[in-house]
Amino acid sequence: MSGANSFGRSFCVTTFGESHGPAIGCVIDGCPPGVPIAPEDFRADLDRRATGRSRHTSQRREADEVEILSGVYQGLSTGTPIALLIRNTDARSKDYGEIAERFRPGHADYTYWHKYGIRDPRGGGRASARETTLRVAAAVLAKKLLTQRGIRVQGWLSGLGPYAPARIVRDAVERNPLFWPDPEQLPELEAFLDGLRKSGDSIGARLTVIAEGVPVGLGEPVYGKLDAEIAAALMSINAVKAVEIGDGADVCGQRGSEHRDELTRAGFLSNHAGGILGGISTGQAIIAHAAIKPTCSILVPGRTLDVHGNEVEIVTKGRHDPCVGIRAVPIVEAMLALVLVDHLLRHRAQCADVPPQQPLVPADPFLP
Ligand code: EPS
Repeated sequence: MSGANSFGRSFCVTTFGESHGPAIGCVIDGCPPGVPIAPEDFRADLDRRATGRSRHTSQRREADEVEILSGVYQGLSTGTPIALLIRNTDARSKDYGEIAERFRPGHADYTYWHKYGIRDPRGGGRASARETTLRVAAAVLAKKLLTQRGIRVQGWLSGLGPYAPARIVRDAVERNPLFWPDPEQLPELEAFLDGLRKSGDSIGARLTVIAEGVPVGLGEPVYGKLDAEIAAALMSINAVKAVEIGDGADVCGQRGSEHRDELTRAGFLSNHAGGILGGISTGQAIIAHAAIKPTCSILVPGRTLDVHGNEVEIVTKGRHDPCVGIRAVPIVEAMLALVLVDHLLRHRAQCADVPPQQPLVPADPFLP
């Protein structure tokens, strides 16, 4: 069983490091041998997640160069633990001098201090979104394994403050810095974000992530249900306050006749379930959503306490995200990919000798 800084059982990722420490890193234990991997393979997804790539994110500029320390020989994974290291190159810790003894309201500062009696306040320390870099790096391997099996994971922003996409154009998502699926709304959204940034405030967001081509049968009822582990994976991302699978909270108002996904020889007629029934994948697209709170490191002054119990005012300087949800798109993809690879390996270990069932329902053509 993994520890609190490790994730997954068969494909187990352990991350370490703080935002302003010398480096961050991870160890991936359980990666099958023979997966081709080179330092440049991490570039695309790390750039999608990185700060400083548009005016709408934190302006910290990290190199995010991955060093492969172990587990790879002549460009192939060897089956031994893969250690990845990324050195922090652009930390500016003096921004945190003034708030080292103050708690940012809405931030993990308060709970880390109470729990551990000590905290690294620089850039949020271990609670910083910087930690998610290695989740994305580890998932580059996971995505390779999924691609080999015809599984594709894609995420996008499906809400930004008061805005929701008017339509979903999936090809448009990677062509704009907001990962927004309706290109016609971009000018309005960018104007909204510019105004927000000037006001020193921040905003929440909603993300959607789907996986297509997932075989029927992944998931381990009852405590290792696929939806339960996806929910835990997404909820472990900084600032996530809610996770939904399929229709999510909308099921509260639905009738059974409306919610059920009817089966025909041509396929399922709908996908309200989000591709999971009884904690096991159905073969339909897996659909999950995550709600991300607005960053609490903002320039708008607020009331708080210091470590001595004095009431003080706080303003957080530094290079923060007006909407941290934007950069979370590759992170939700990473967490879904990690869960799926872990379950593919676990399923193979337990059920390799189960005779394959004749597929009753053709591959799901459903695209949201
Ligand atoms: C973060 C605060 C900012 C972000 C950082 C996450 O860091 P700093 O205070 O050092 O400017 O830039 O994000 C990253 C560096 C990253 O790679 O994601 C926070 O408090 O979560």
